[in-house]
Amino acid sequence: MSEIRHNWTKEEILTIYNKPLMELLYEAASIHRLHHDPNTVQVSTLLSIKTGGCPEDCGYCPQAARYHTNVEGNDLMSVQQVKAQALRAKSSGSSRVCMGAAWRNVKDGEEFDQVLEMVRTINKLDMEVCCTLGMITENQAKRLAEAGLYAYNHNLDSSEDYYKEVISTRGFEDRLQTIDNVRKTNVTVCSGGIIGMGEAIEDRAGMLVALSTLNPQPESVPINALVAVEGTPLEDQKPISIWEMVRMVATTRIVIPETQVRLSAGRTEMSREGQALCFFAGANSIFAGDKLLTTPNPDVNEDMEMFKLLGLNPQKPFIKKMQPQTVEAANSQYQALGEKPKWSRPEHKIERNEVAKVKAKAVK
Ligand code: SAM
Ligand code: DTB
Ligand code: SF4
Repeated sequence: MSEIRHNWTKEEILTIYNKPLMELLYEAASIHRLHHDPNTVQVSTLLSIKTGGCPEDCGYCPQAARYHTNVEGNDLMSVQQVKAQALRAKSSGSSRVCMGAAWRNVKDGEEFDQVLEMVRTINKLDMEVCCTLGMITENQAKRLAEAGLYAYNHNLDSSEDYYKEVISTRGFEDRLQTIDNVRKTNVTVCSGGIIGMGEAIEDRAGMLVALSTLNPQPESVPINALVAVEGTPLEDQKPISIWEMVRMVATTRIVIPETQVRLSAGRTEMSREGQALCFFAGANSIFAGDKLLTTPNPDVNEDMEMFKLLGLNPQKPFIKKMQPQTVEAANSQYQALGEKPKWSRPEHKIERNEVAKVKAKAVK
């Protein structure tokens, strides 16, 4: 196994990003094989459970109320609607459902209770459940954990410096605080960002410094290519080239070796050859389904054809290693219930949300 480092510098990361391409690919692919099965790719489905009308000013986002985009706002979905969509996602090969809400932060009350019920419902379908609901407190993170949440997505989005050019309504520090709140539970952390917002390569490296120096490092890192949406301040950004995506994926794989690197928004603009290079460079997760949250994504049948062509297999749910701190949080939940700690590293594979199951038993 290659060493996990939490002290990467911007200069070191820039040197990696700028290597001759063949060297970069060889290094990233070699590290990928030490930590992951190179023929397995996680397939997740996004579900926008509450769309549009968001009070924030994220310059890339079609769901911000202040920009005039074509997004039609919707109230929070019902649990039944979510269950039906999750079942569809499962039958088309997804092992994870990620529910997104256009909220600045979570407010305690009826709507949050409804989200907790959605988490419980998807958990019962033997799928990993992820949420991205904006900022959350430690207490809200604990309640999500108890409901059986597997992952929480909260992106850093860019470097600390460039972040200020794109978002003014909440700071980089607030994002780190939410990630910290999630880390106090057994929920895994999913955090990444966007490239193609006009940032310099130094900012991409800066974002990877911020992500790789988190201890533990996130269990998943989505790399999104900006989808430039009409009506948003970033509507005129030129699309990035595939080479930038390949370099970003490879560099992420090298500095955060155990994580699932997700080839996220922007795949409709990428050829199969381009995506194959990204998988070779260490991407091992995608969003499937013809819609991301509000923007288009490749058709799931086309993706499955691509998997067949490349000999890739969809990853089964609950098989990835947890970071040590997450294992500790899970075991302390067991102990609080008077049960023996069950999880250890590195050989333990995550079973389905055991803690939620034990809790349910304890309540009976
Ligand atoms: N409101 C919550 C938040 O901001 O944390 C959750 C939903 S938000 C849409 C989740 C992530 O989607 C953002 O952090 C951003 O990285 C990504 N995203 C949003 N719009 C995008 C776009 N136009 N292109 C690429 N990624 C985008
Ligand atoms: C992430 O990093 N990308 C996903 C997910 N996490 C929530 C969202 C992409 C959204 C792209 C724009 C849209 O469809 O609205
Ligand atoms: Fe709101 Fe999230 Fe969009 Fe920002 S990215 S405007 S917080 S939905």
